[in-house]
Amino acid sequence: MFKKILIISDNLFLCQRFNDIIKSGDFPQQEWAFAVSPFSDAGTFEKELKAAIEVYDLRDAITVQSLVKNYDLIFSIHCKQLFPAALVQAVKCINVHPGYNPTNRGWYPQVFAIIHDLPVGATIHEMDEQLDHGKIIDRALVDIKIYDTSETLYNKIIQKEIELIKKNLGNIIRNTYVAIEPESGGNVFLKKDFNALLHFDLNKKMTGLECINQLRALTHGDHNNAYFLDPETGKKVFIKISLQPDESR
Ligand code: 0FX
Repeated sequence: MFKKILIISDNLFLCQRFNDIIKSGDFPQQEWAFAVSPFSDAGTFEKELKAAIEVYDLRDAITVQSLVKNYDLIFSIHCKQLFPAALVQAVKCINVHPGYNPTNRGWYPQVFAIIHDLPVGATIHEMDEQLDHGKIIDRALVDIKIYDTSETLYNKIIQKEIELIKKNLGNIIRNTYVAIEPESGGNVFLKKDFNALLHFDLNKKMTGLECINQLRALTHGDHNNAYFLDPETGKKVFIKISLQPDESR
């Protein structure tokens, strides 16, 4: 049974849902702490979670040593830092990943699922030194529609992650889960692969499907992702797509 548990995250919404699950569960012996990366504003997390929030820079060896000393279980819930080998080898570290391992390891899984026509979902897994790698505790797919954008698909994945946390948290805390090895190395997509998708070449020949897929994979709320260059000024013109299935029949 794990008792001293740290949740390290850069995603406030998921921290709030995780906190709801802790509060509605039966964990009388556990001490829980939340922390963020140096990239996040700890003050916002403190205000919303009504708890003290530490900022941990996992590139710092002294910080890592103190985590090893103080915690026996660490969750990474969309933490934007790589967990170093010294941490994952010394403490049980569990990642909640917005992709279906090993198919969509790495950055923005739903974007690459749309581009490469891959299934996508959510995974809870033990962490090792490799990115989104390690034994799988649980995973589930989400349904992808041809009119999903990155944003609508991402929202389904987040809901699936919350379902998986609810379903598995008790067994993780009691260390009674059964984990399986990923079937293969799968696919790993990185931030640079995402950046390579952003420039929409006006002279490139594409099918209608390829064109719609590239645009819907890059349509996500207010983010200015896809762009083409204005031939007159050379300035970027950002593009988003709106997809609406006909519900009238
Ligand atoms: O918290 P998170 O949803 O998760 C991301 C990665 O997807 C995940 O693989 C990694 N393990 C985690 C540490 O970081 O990140 P976010 O809130 O920055 O982005 C959420 C979505 O927003 C992303 O899936 C795609 C979209 N987005 C985000 C940025 C910053 C864009 O479309 N463009 C952007 O510039």
